[in-house]
Amino acid sequence: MDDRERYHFDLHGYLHVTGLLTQQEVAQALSAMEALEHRFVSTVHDEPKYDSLNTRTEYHYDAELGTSTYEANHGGGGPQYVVDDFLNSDPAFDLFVGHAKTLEYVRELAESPLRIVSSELRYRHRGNITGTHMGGPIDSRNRYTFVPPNSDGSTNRHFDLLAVRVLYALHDVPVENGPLCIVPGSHKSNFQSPYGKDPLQEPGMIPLPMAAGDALFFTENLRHGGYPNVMDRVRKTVHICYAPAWVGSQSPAHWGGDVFVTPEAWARYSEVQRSFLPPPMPSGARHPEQMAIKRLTAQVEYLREKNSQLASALEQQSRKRTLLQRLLKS
Ligand SMILES: O=C(O)CCC(=O)C(=O)O
Repeated sequence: MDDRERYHFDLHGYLHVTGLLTQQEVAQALSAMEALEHRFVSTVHDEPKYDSLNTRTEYHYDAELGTSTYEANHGGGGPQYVVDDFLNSDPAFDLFVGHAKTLEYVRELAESPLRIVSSELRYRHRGNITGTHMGGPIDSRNRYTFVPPNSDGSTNRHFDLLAVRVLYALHDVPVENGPLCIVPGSHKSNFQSPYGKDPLQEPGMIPLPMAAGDALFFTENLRHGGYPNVMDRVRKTVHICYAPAWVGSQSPAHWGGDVFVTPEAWARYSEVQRSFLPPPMPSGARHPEQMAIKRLTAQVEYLREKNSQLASALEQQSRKRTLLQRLLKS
């Protein structure tokens, strides 16, 4: 990152890097993404399915490819297919695991050792929008954090993000094709946006058109969404999220846990690539039933916690009432 890039990222919450991928990398990834498209779209509502841990998202799990796919429609009309853990599905995607040029940026934005905490393919059809989300005051996991220099002015790294999003364009994405859109500076806002989920209703929202091979780096704290795709061409992009190694998955498919890596994908990776991912789980642990059990266990834990909070609030109330009754009597 040079001084201009650093300044831009801090000020706006994102950075657009042109030509980060080579033409060969773009062609390789796009061809795999296109070859798998029909399979993802035609099976998305098939069994086996599971619900995400923290949202109501319903995933189809493809055991052979090691992917979890859901269909999203945020009110724009056309569908969007999001394929989680796509890195498993084709060796053509191995290039994204520890991509050297990408890491030059990510290393400055987050603490090493780094891990991939979510990987998605997004197919966005005509009419589709991605509802606007994030921005403003937010949980600490997604909060934008700047590292002030030491008293002598020295510094190792200027940023301390717990989620660095990287979005790669595999073909040109003009404004009409529904690029990522963002509200510059919203990562520092102290108020929630009052403009709802439709990107077109937010005055500060700007689309970020891209050329094939470009990458966008952004803090998850930035208010963002997907501009409407008004072209017949499906918008195809790759989304990877990097985080310090101790941060859990940032995807609803395995929120807070580990991303899925198949033994086949693991066998293909170099030692360096493996350092960005957890080792493969036994196949039973990846089964949707296991995911459903995990979700229910998390819910039970949540309800137990709520229950104990309510019980202590009740106890406090009852203590106050007893005190009041005593005071009234005396
Ligand atoms: O590209 C889009 O349409 C939205 C992407 C997004 O929300 C994300 O990468 O977090």
